[in-house]
Amino acid sequence: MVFAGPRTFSRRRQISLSAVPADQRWAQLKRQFDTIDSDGDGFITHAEFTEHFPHLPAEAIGALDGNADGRR
Ligand SMILES: [Ca+2]
Repeated sequence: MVFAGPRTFSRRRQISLSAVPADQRWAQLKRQFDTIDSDGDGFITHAEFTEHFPHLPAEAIGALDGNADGRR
């Protein structure tokens, strides 16, 4: 199959997410967030984000700031 439609994607995602318990996924996400949040203030600034992902285009980084406060 060349095209992966929504149903196929959803099924793959469910399999992937259910393979790891929710508490472990949450802990992994928290560790990743804390790695990027270098000053530990609970927010990821543009500078912190670009330090970890220097090759992302500005448009991609800007799209993450939903309320345009400069933090993620
Ligand atoms: Ca921070």
